[in-house]
Amino acid sequence: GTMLRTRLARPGRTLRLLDVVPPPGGVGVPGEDAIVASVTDMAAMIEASTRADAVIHLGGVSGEAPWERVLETNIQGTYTVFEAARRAGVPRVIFASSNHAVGFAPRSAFPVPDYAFPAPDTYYGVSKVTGEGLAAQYHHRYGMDTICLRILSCFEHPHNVRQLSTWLSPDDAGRLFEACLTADQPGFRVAFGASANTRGVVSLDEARALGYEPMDNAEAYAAEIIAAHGEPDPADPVLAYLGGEFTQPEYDADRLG
Ligand code: 15L
Repeated sequence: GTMLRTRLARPGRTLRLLDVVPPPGGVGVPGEDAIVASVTDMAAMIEASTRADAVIHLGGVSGEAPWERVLETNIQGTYTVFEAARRAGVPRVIFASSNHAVGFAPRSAFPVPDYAFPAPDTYYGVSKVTGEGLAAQYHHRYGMDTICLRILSCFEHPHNVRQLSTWLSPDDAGRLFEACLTADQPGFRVAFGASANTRGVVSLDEARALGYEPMDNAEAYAAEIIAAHGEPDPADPVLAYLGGEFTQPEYDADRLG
């Protein structure tokens, strides 16, 4: 959200930010409203959604967590976002899904196709599949435009060998969300969110069909990453599946605590 804040700013557009804490840099920035509330609070979400043209839902736990926490924040929170948007009459919701909805897609399936059947690698991944199900329902039942972005690794820079394949640069993230905001009558879509990485592991066809034109490529960091971490090892279990470390036995809610 912080990365998108500057990249989605446009003359004449108001960004209404919502988080459980005040935004970094504070409130009162021209072109912004800021609301401190939880995505699990239906009344606050309806009020926040009122008169919005679109909702971008990025709120939740961003990695594995105990089931109860995933259920409350990610699953109940995502239901609340969609339902509040419906009650407030918002025509479009863009949901930050994740590659972890299909984290157990094996290397033999690379590049993973758009709309690949769910293969969540964690409870977190299950929450993203649930969000995609809600997006489908709110489109088919209520006619809302709903776009699910199966985001890969959105960081300032790639940090490891896997991210040479999975990086989504902040600027490309801005371009992708802007495409989702402005695509004409998109209906229900599920697209991957990654930069134009030479070592890419997912289809970008559906994202491009929405109007996304990626400009960045993690390969610009390859020499630096390989010098620090070594050449990618095809036998490395972290590289066996799309979800990387999330698929590994030690990345487990019970062990993570
Ligand atoms: C995600 O969905 C996480 O939110 C993020 O922290 C990264 O771990 C990313 O996936 C990834 O797969 O690199």
